[in-house]
Amino acid sequence: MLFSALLLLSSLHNVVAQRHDADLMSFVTLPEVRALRWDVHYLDRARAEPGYWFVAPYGQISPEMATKKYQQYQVGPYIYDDNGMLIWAGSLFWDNQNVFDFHAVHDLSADNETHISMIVNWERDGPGKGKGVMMNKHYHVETEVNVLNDLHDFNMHEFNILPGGKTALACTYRSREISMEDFGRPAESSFIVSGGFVELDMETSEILVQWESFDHIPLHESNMFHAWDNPMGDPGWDYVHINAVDKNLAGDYIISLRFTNTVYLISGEDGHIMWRLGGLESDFDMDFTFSKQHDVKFVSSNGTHHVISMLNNASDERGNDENLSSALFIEIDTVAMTARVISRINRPDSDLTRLRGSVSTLPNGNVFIGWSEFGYQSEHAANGDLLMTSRFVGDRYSTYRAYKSDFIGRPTTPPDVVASVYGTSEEDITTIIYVSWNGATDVVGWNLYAKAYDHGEPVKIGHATKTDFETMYIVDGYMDWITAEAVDVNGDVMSTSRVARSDIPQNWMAVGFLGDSGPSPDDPSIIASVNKGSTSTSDSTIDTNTDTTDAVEADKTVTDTTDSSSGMDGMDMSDDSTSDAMDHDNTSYADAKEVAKAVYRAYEVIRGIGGLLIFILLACSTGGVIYGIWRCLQARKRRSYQHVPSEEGIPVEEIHLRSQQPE
Ligand SMILES: *[C@@H]1O[C@H](CO)[C@@H](O)[C@H](O)[C@H]1NC(C)=O
Ligand SMILES: *[C@@H]1O[C@H](CO)[C@@H](O)[C@H](O)[C@H]1NC(C)=O
Ligand SMILES: *[C@@H]1O[C@H](CO)[C@@H](O)[C@H](O)[C@H]1NC(C)=O
Ligand SMILES: *[C@@H]1O[C@H](CO)[C@@H](O)[C@H](O)[C@H]1NC(C)=O
Ligand SMILES: CC(=O)N[C@H]1CO[C@H](CO)[C@@H](O)[C@@H]1O
Repeated sequence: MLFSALLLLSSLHNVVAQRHDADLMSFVTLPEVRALRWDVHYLDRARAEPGYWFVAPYGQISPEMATKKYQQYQVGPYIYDDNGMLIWAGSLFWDNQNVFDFHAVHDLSADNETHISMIVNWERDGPGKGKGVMMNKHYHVETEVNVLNDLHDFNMHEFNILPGGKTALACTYRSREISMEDFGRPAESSFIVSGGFVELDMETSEILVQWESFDHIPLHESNMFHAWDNPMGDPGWDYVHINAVDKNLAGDYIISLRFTNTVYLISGEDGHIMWRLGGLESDFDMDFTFSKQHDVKFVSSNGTHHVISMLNNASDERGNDENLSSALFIEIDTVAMTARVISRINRPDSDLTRLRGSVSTLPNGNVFIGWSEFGYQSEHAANGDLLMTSRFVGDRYSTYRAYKSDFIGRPTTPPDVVASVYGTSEEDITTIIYVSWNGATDVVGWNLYAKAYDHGEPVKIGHATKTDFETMYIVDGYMDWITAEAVDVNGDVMSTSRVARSDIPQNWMAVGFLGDSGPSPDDPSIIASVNKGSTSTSDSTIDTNTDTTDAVEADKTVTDTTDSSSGMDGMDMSDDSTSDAMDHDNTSYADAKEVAKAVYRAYEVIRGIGGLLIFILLACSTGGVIYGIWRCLQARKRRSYQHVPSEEGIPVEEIHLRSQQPE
C-alpha cells in the first residue's frame, strides 16, 4: 500500500519533472510567444547601471528548415529589464528567424533617441540573404542594409552602425582561389575563405570601403590551414575567420581574426596593415597573451594610443588554451610599441566560453559581458567587482552577444487586453483582465475601463500596478467591453487598448452556473459607484488590488488606536476591512447589480426594436422628466448610495442617464 503510494508519488513527480516548457514564459495576451525565463543574481545592485538587456536567443546558428507546423515564437530579438522581466519579444516580427548582434544604437545625428539594430539571418528555404536592420523606438524598420550580390549572406558576426548613423561596418566571407606558394607548394592552389569587412552606406547599402584578408594576410598566419593540409575545393579553408570590426575617429579599422589569434589595425587610407597584436607576428611588447578572441572594439583611440576591449575566450571547438575565459582591456602605445592589460575580468563561474561572446563598457564605467552559452552574462564595476550574473533558466538557447543599454520603446500597436468572466451564480461573478504592451518601456500601471453596452461610455473600474510583462486584474461583476490605458510615472496616458469583449463559457449551465439563464454584463458605473459608496471616502475599494498602500495606511491607524498588540500586519487588516465593507454593502450591491441587469436587458430589447437611434429619441423625448428625477437623484446620491435599489421602478433610460453622470 505504502509502496504503491510512493510509486504514484514518484510517477507524479516525473510528470512534473518532464514538463518541457518550465524555462519559458507564457502569456494570456500574447499566446504565440514563449520568451525565455532568466535566472538572475545580484551581488551589488546599487552599483549596477540602470538599463535593459538586449539578447537574441537562437537554437542553432544556421537557419533551420522552414516548417508548416505551428510553432510558438522563441528565437529572435528580445529586450528584458535588468530583473529579467520581458519588455519586447521581437520573435514575432521576424517569424522565428535567427537574429544576431542585437543591440541599442546611440550617437545618431538624425535624432537624440536610442535606436535598435540587428542582423537578420539568411533563409535556408527562401531567397533572403539576411540583412542589417535598424529600427526606431516604435519598432518600425527605418533602414535595411543588404549584402553584395556575390556574397552568400549578410555575415552574422557584426553590424556596427558608426557614430552619426550614416555608415555601418559588416564582416564578409568570400571564397577565393589562392596559390599555396606561401606553404612552399607553388604548383598547388586551394580555395580559401577570405575574411574581410565592408563599410556600407546606411541609406543605399552602397559599399564605401572594402577590405579582404586575401590581399594582405599570408596563409602561414593561420592556425586553421597548415602547410601539410590538402588543398580544398570551393568554398575552401576558413583560414582567418573574421568576427569583429570597429573604426576609430582617425578613420582606421580594427579587426579580429579568430584563426590567427590576432588583432589588426587596418589603414583607412590604403588598407595596409598598420600593426598586429598577438598571433605569430605581433608588433608589440606584450605583458599577456590571448587567443580565439571575440568582439574586439575601441574603447578610446587618439591616433597613437588606443584602449581596446575584447573577449578572450581562450578556447574554441578544437581545444582550450587556458582554464577560464576573460574580458580584457588593453592599452596599446604605438610610439613605445607596448601593449598592457589594464583590466582583466575573469568569467565569474571560472568556466570557458568556448565560442562567441561580447564585452562592452557602460556609460558609468561598468562592464557588461555576454559569455554567450545559455545566455550567461555578467555585469562588473569598473574595478572588476562582480555585481550581477544571470543566464537563461533552460539549456536550449544561447545568444551570440549580449548588451545592456538605456532605451525608450513606444510601440504604435496598442496594448493587448484579454478578459474572461467566471462564476457559479449571479452574485459571485468575477471578471479577470490581462493586459500587456509588447515593447513598451516606462509603463508603471494600467487604468481599466468597462462599458455597460457597446456604445456606452467607458467607466473606470480599477487601476493595476505593472509588475510584470503581463498584468492581471480581478474585478467583481460581469465586466465587458474592456479597455486598458497604459499609464506612465506621471499618471499620463501613453496608449489605450482596443475594446475587448469578455470571454464567457459557451454554455453557462454546462460549466456549473446555477440559474435559469447565464449572466449578462453588469453596468460598470453602478458597480463602481456602489463600491465607492461603501467607503464614501476614496476610490480604494474599487482598486482593492492596487491601492493597498492607501488601505494599509488607513488600517495602520486603526491598528494603532484599537489593538496595537494584535500583531496583525497592515495587509491582513486591509483584507478584513475590505470584506467588512462588502458585508455592509451586501444588499445594495446585489440590488445594484439587479438594476444593472434590468438596464442591460432593457437595452437589449430596445436594440431589438430599432437600435440606438430609437433609444436616443426615447431618451430625448423624456428628457424633461429625466431632468427632474435626475436632480432628485443627485440630492440622494450625495446622501447615500444605499438608496440605489429604490430606483428600480424608474424608466430604464433614466437609470441609464444617471449612470452616465460624471463622478
Ligand atoms: C539628448 O537626450 C539626453 C537624455 O536622453 C539629454 O540629456 C540631452 O540633453 C539630449 N541632447 C540633445 C541635443 O537634445
Ligand atoms: C594620446 O593619448 C596619450 C595617453 O593618453 C597621450 O600621451 C598622447 O599625447 C595622446 N596623443 C594625442 C595625439 O593626443
Ligand atoms: C588548468 O587547470 C589544471 C588543473 O585544474 C592545471 O593543472 C593547469 O595548469 C591549468 N592550466 C592553466 C593554463 O592554467
Ligand atoms: C452577503 O452575501 C452573502 C452571499 O451573497 C451572504 O452569505 C451574506 O449573508 C450576506 N451578508 C449580509 C450582511 O447580507
Ligand atoms: C589571457 C591569457 O592569458 N590567455 C591565454 C590565451 O591563450 C594562450 C595560448 O594560445 C595562452 O598562452 C594564454 O595564457
